[in-house]
Amino acid sequence: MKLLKAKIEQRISSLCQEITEIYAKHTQQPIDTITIKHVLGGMRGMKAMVCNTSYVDPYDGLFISGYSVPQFEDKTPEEIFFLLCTGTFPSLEEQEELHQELQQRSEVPSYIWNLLRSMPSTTHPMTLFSMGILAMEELSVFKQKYLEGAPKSDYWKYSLEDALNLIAKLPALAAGVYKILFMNGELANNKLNLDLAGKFTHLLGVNNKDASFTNLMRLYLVLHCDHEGGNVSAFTARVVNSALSNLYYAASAGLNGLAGPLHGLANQTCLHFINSIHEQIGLDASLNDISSFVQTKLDSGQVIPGYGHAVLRETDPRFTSFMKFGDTYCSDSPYFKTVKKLYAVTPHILEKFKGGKISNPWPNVDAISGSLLYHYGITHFDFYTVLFGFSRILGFCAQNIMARGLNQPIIRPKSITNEQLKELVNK
Ligand code: CMX
Repeated sequence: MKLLKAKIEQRISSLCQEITEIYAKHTQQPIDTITIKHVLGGMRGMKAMVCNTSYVDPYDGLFISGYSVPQFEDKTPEEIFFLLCTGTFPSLEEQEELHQELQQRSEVPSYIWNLLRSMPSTTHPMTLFSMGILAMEELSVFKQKYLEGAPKSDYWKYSLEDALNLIAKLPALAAGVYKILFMNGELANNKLNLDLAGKFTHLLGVNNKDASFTNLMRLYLVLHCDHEGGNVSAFTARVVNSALSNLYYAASAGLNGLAGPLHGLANQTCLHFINSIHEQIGLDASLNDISSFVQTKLDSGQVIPGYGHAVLRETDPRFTSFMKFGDTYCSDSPYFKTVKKLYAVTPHILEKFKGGKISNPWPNVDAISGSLLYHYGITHFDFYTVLFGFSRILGFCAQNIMARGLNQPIIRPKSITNEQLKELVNK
């Protein structure tokens, strides 16, 4: 992977130079004021780290190296991984090199399948996916080179090795989890010369003759790839990796955070929500019926899945991107139609709820993604977060390669006690 490595090296060198200059002159420059609200409020909104792979603007959403969602939504996951790592889109030659690298590294060791098959059939797909990645940890090149005493300046090269080995195996691992839990468990030929999305749909064996399904998977893997540094999954992966735990440990840990209902699992919860609407009101529920349904849920203390966000303050551009796809390919789907009806009524209800306490009444990506997957026959909702995780690992990998390249230190914020808080406020 000569070309990719050279581009990453260039980027690391230029970012290092910038950081060194800033650090030399401005170490004591304040960036933010840490208040009690930050400390008691999950540190939300507090600027406390640097992440160069992507940035989330509250109104315009995700940017990768300055490119907004409409500017990269037609790319492939491979191109996006290249962009996350290098800050530039790959040339055709660079794409081909990356494709060949991934193709050569795609075989999942057979003991992983034995491990996953030994688990109870009621195990959540995210558990199997995360376990499969954790159990491949023995393949870590980083771990081996660290033990051999590799110099710090080379760490990022071994993180890159681990990243490519891991990403290459994700189509087979994700499809294998689906087949073991929901189908006959037989795995298809993983050797076909296909891109990540094409290989995944081929191995999944659901609707794989329909090219628009592979296009949906391509879009899905692109849109969920990264969301700057502070979200639960990316931050977890980053903290774990900062102890020089290798990428397999870090990715598995990040996925375990993604599996929470306030984060990635919301896409699964959204489909349950839509199903309840269909069961309790019917497929042709009116806007009034849906409004009452949403209001009742809120009044009973439940959250409306897929709405709200810790950073965004507008409709998530990833939602809009999926909406365009849905309008083109899934306009007859009752699930997609209900998503649209929810979008028509929910923000107005959330805006007024609890005196406007909800910071963002608009939908995030999870409000729509599952309805499109359902349309294409992936009807096991529990599986949806695995696909989110598959994509998000691209971001974990890029962030961790950069962290090692920039020689970022172990992450270790300081905590304080209630006693110390009281002393502070009583001063
Ligand atoms: N439905 C009902 N109440 C909501 C809400 C929603 N969709 N979104 C926020 N609120 C509530 C919060 O629970 C909070 O109430 P309390 O003060 O009583 O605890 C209040 O509004 C203020 O919260 P906030 O500042 O607007 O939002 P947070 O930063 O605390 O939380 C998030 C953000 C995403 C956890 C929250 O909006 C939520 O729970 N949304 C639904 C779940 C979801 O879609 N998660 C996926 C997010 C995207 C992702 O990470 O994948």
